[in-house]
Order: sequence, then structure tokens, then C-alpha cells
Amino acid sequence: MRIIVAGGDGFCGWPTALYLSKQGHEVTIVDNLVRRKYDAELRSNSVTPIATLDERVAKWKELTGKEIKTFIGDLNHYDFLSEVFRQTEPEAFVHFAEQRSAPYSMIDREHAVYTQSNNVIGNLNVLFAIKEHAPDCHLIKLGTMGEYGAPNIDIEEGYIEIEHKGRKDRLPYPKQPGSFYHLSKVHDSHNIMFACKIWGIRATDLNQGIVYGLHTDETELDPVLYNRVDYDGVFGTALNRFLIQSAIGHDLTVYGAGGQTRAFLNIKDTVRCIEIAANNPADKGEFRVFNQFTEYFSVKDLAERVQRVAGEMGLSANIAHIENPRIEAEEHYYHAVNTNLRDLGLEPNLLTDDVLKGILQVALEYKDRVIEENVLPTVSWK
Ligand code: NAD
Ligand code: USQ
Repeated sequence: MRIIVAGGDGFCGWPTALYLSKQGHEVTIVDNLVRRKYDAELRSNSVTPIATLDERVAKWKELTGKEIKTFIGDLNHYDFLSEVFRQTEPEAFVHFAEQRSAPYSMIDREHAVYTQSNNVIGNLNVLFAIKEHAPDCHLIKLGTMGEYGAPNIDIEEGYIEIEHKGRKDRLPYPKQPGSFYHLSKVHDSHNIMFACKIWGIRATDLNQGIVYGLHTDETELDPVLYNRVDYDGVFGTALNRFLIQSAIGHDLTVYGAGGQTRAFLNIKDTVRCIEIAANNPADKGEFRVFNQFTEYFSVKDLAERVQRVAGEMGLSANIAHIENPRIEAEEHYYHAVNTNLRDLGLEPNLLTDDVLKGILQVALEYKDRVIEENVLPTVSWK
């Protein structure tokens, strides 16, 4: 299958591009490399050293003989995007290419406006490009579990049956996102649903949970193929942050009470979920929603597990409940459905102690690269 991986230089996109290429798909990466620029802006870095995109694809070709084409450019530039569609004639478009940090979107007005315009307009351009150049192309769009927030009822996969004043309907599940970033994903979902309805586009919205880990079988092949892994207070995510904090002897930064429960999955499952979605396309005009996660945990429980595993590896990790920089419930009900991907064959890599130890081992290897002043959160929701 001819597949575009937009955002293919990023944390989820790079391993996905390699995995799809290994499965024999014709993969093209589209990326404007802006993630590397956020590092420069924030004076931060990936714990693992990362090669340039040119070096990455050259190494992949050298090791496997497989070619991954690249286009460097911005989804917000429609002429560029149109040219990519004309040259590649994609059958699937995997869309990772957005600003994905909640704290980054909450820095100030400029960052909120940037996040929403980058994400919403970029996605709108993708919808128009599919309509104009590849109407049969399956859009596989990365959404987020955070679109739903933390309602006091079970979270369904995109839709909910509602009975109101004696009448019933199947309606989009209510959205209660917790940052301007998460809101951008809700806006995207609405635009995609509408485009499916009016133009007959086929789309799968993957409401992904928090991704942990860094290596897949492919990225592990050579240091030039290594994935990025973030730890700073802006782009680092909960579990990866705790593991890297324990590697450098920093307190584990649980925000507030730590009862915030979130859905998680291993990066190895991210790549597999994308393949499953690609191999089982949505019907024409269908707006399909899958909840892409394998387990959920409270951040306090995760910190305690990291503390125990780190202890077994001779490290002492202290859990600090620091003041929560976000506005969010710190104790709440959480139960979410995730059967669609399982029904299509996903066999989850669950979070075992060995998995935690493996990630911690990599963090220990590169701990000297951590810039310690970037670890504590600096962005406040207030
Ligand atoms: P990332 O920042 O590492 O990668 C995103 C990539 O997209 C970067 O390489 C960046 O340069 C590129 N990009 C951004 N805007 C672009 C634009 N306008 N044009 C072209 N390229 C652009 O992020 P990630 O962690 O790999 O996340 C990928 C996607 O998955 C995002 O949409 C994110 O919302 C979603 N997601 C991520 C997680 C997670 O835990 N990392 C969880 C749920 C959902
Ligand atoms: N948290 C801590 N300590 C930390 C970091 C985070 O307690 O050091 C808490 C946060 O307050 C929050 C939870 O952990 O309650 C998750 O925060 P996070 O930074 O790990 O994840 P989040 O901001 O939700 O965003 C990440 C990705 C985003 C993706 C989202 C999936 O950056 O791209 O969309 O996870 S989800 O959470 O399902 O919406």
C-alpha cells in the first residue's frame, strides 16, 4: 500500500514509518521538522541522541534495502501538500503531524494560537487534499483519549447511544478536553466527521492514550535509527518522565494528589495499531473512532511502580507530590472501552516490570544528556 506518514520524524511517526516499511508498504514521510525547532526554543533535547531525518532514512536503506521517501514541508502550505499527493497518490494518509504538547499550548496566547492553527488548519488541508487528489485515500488521524476528559460515566469509542425525552440516537460522545492542545484535537474530529459526511471520505480517528517507551524492533537496529524520548516539563509525558527522573535521581513529579487516571500504551502497540487501521480501512463516508490504548493507570500508581522497579535496580526514587500546574480533577471515575482494535487483532504489550526495567536501562545509558533544570514543570494553566 502507498502510505504517507505525516509527522514521520516524530516520536510516534518515525517508528511507525519503519514498521510499515518493514511490512512491505511504500512509505513516504512528510514533516516540516518543527519538533526539532521546539527543542531549540525550549533549550531542551531528547534523552537519546537523534540523527537527522536524512541520516535515518539512509541508514534504513543501508540495513534493509527499503526506501522511505521524504518531503520536508508544512501541512499548512496547501500547494506543497497538493504536490505531495500528486507525486505519491496515497492509499492511506497517517496523520501524526501536529503540535502535541498540552503544556506548550498553554504557555501563552501565541502558543495557543499556534497550536490550534497548526493543527486545525493542517488537518483541514489534509481533508481538502484527499477530496481533491485522492478521494479513496483512507485518513488515519491521531486523536487523543484526552478529547473525552474524565466524565463520571464510561467512555465509549467515539459514539454513545442516548435516550432523551423518549427518543433515541447514536451521537458523538461528549468532549471535555483539558488544554488548548486537546481542544485542537476535538476541532479536528469535528472537521473530519463533517468531511466524511459531505464528501464521502473514509477516516479513522485514533483516540490514543499516553505513549510510553521508545524502542521498537526496528528503531533498535542501529543508534542512527533510535527514537526520540522526551523528559522535559513541556514535552515529556508521565511514565517516560518518571523513568528518566528515577535514572537521574530526581524526585518523581506527581502533580497534586496523583489520582489522575489516564490511558496508556507502549510505542510498540502504536505502530501495530496504525497497521491494523491501514489494513482494515473505514468505509467510504465512514467516520470511525477507535480508542487506542491498552491499560489505564493513575499517575500515583505509576510513580509507585517506577519507584519499586528502580529500587530493584539499586536506585532510590522519592515520590514528590508537587503543586499541580494544571487545572484537572485529581480524583475521578475512569473507565474507557477499547475493544475495536482488540477485535481487529491487537495483542497488547502490557506494562510489566521487565518493560519498565528496559526503558529505565536506556534512560540510565543516556542520563548525562538530561538537562536537569528542564525537568520541573514551568507552564501553568492559571
Ligand atoms: P512529535 O511532536 O514527536 O511528532 C510530531 C511530528 O509532526 C514532528 O516531527 C513535527 O515536526 C511534525 N509536525 C508538526 N506540525 C507539522 C506541520 N504543520 N507540518 C508538517 N509536520 C508537522 O509528536 P508524537 O508524540 O509523535 O505525536 C504524534 C501524534 O500523536 C500527535 O498528533 C499527537 O497529538 C498524537 N498523540 C501522541 C501521544 C503521545 O503520548 N506522544 C499520545 C496520544 C496522541
Ligand atoms: N503528570 C504528572 N506528573 C508529570 C507529568 C504529568 O502528574 O510529571 C500528570 C498530568 O497532570 C496529567 C497526566 O499526568 O494528569 C498526563 O500528563 P502527560 O503530560 O503525560 O500527558 P498529556 O498532557 O495528557 O499529553 C500526552 C501527549 C499528548 C496526548 C496525550 C494522550 O503529550 O500528545 O494527546 O498524552 S491523553 O492523555 O490520553 O490525552
